Amino acid sequence: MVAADVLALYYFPACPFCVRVRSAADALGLDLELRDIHATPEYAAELVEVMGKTTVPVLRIAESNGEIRWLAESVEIIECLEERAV
Ligand SMILES: N[C@@H](CCC(=O)N[C@@H](CS)C(=O)NCC(=O)O)C(=O)O
Repeated sequence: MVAADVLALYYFPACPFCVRVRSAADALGLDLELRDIHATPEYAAELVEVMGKTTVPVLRIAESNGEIRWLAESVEIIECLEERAV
């Protein structure tokens, strides 16, 4: 069996850019693990460590080869999701 990439979205519910990303993922039928940075301070701390700030949305892509990639900016995240859904 081939392992699939795992997508996790760092977000908070009232963030309109995050809502846009979540809506796009829903429309594309893609499953995102949701990591609310307000409900779970550890997620906010991870963002500061990796991105240097807590601006969301940020997509964490755990690739099947073990590599972890981080992607910020809602427009770029949505483009990435669209490419994955093809
Ligand atoms: N250009 C960014 C804007 C992201 C943005 O402004 N996020 C806000 C929430 S809607 C935020 O995280 N603000 C708090 C911060 O920057 O620490 C995008 O499209 O993703």
